[in-house]
Amino acid sequence: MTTDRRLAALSAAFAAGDDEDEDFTICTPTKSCDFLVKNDEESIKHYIENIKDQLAAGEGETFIEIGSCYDGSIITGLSKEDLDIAVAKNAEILEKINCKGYPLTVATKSKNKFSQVVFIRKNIDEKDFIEVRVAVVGNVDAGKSTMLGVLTHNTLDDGRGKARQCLFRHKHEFETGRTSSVGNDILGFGMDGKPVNNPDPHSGQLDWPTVCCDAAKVITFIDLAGHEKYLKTTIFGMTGHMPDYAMLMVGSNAGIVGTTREHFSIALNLNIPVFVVVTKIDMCPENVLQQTMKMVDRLAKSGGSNKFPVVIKNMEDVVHVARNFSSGTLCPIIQVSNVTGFNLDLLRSFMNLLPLHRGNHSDAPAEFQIDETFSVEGVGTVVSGTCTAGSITVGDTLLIGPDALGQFVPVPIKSIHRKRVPVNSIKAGQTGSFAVKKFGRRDVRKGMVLIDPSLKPIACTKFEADVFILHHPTTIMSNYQAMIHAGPVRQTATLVSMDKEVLRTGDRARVMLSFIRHPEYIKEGTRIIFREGRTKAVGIVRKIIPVERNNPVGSKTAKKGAKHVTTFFPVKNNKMNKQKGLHHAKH
Ligand SMILES: Nc1nc2c(ncn2[C@@H]2O[C@H](COP(=O)(O)OP(=O)(O)OP(=O)(O)O)[C@@H](O)[C@H]2O)c(=O)[nH]1
Ligand SMILES: [Mg+2]
Repeated sequence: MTTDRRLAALSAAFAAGDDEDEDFTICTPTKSCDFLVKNDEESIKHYIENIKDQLAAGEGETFIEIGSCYDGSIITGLSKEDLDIAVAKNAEILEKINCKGYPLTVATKSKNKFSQVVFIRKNIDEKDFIEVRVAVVGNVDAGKSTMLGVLTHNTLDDGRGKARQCLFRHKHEFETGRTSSVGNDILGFGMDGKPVNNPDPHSGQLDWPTVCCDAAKVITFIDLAGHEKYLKTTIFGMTGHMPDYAMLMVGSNAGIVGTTREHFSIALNLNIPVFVVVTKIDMCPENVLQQTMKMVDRLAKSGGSNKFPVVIKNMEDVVHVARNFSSGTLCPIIQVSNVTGFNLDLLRSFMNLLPLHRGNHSDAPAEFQIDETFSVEGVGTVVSGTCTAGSITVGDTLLIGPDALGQFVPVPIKSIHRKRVPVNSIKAGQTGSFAVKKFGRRDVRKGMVLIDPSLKPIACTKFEADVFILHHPTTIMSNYQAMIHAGPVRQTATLVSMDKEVLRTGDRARVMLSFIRHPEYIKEGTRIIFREGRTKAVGIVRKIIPVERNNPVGSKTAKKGAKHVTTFFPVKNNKMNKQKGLHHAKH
């Protein structure tokens, strides 16, 4: 029990009356920093509670600093000898609570007083792993696909596009070297924090199930396109694939050009913390590199972002930024070369330590957002996406929808794949894919949800939102149409009304939007991007107007609808990715 909870329990007991002769012993631990050296039991008890709380918040990972008091609020440090004793005692404690600690950097606190940062990772069973999603953005040719090929396939680039071959999905991507779709690859770290990716030496293929089996933590990279003409797909990657972080790549020789600024601002508006990787430093003259670094610095501090840029140069910097990144105030920057491998070890260490603070509720009813649909030979229709709340287990029956009438229909979950590995369940924060046999390939689309029936989902065509116009060449009036991105939902909507006559760049307004094709499932509080040509706006959904024809599932109309389910979802542009087998499915 934490001190606060103890005090609350105590005051509640006093409030209940004086006549009960309860025997309370409250031991408030001291805040001394040598409790591990002295083996102070009371402090150690609180220390363990503290670690457990932090592990729960960090989804199985946290940092502590030895040489601090039990809750880390005071750090005076210890002598070298005492620090050794404390580190050994700490390892003993961690083993008892089924965790592993990695001593990282030692800091000097005062004369002859030192502290040591330890990264703690909870032991998890072989099939499980912590999952972090990183969207890779930046201008065309910045080296995004190359960087991922290098990181995930344990190789170096030749400066002429060798490493990016591992990432491409389409023929024209091989031909042009330009990413046009949302690509995926994974980098696994073992319990010891070392990368576990080991591609086949002959074919160069990476076996995802092996990586996931060997890994305690898996970074999923979402490789996005830098070219302006694929911006719609890139925005979808950032909204629909639920990245925890964005890695903004900047070619050192090119600087902040093309879509760089735009990608940065989209990530900021979606509240995705950004770190910047400056590539190609092997071929960049020093004065140009310095110029680029100045531009990156300015970008990080610019406009509404107000981030504090920190250039990562050594392991101390890595530990410092990883510990403080989730606070949202830092913008880490690292210079690398995919050709010489310069600083790639620091980047890998940073990835291994990347913290998670999603605040997911695994015990809430299940919600799953579909971001891709496949047709798999021998399996049928497969949907993949992210579990955003609760957990989903084989045997559950969920609702899938909304269809063209705004209805949700039951679907039994017969099997689940996580990173191409069959699993029994997935929980909030994890990606996965399901076979939805009874649905045809045209019945499902990106932006639909799988949801627990107890949530009684309601679809909407119209909704109110607060928007901020980032850019528009002239004025926006009622009836204006633009593409709305809200999570994996992507559909054109009409601006039906607004609380101002016209909207110009820099204006804020409450607007009513109406999807033009079919109802969607979106929630109040969801961040949206509103885009058409060079017009860009960001906003937050404030009020959902439920669809009128949202008949409850199981009602006569709903059943009728379910029967004709194949005629639902007349969705154009739903390009199915024909896959040869389920193991090729993205998630
Ligand atoms: N010399 C050198 N060349 C690099 C480095 N990183 C990438 N390149 C080269 O830069 C070119 C562009 O790299 P890509 O990985 O295709 O760039 P991208 O950012 O994915 O581009 P889009 O997908 O079109 O947005 C390729 O020819 C790479 O070989 C680097 O660190 N040094
Ligand atoms: Mg690319």
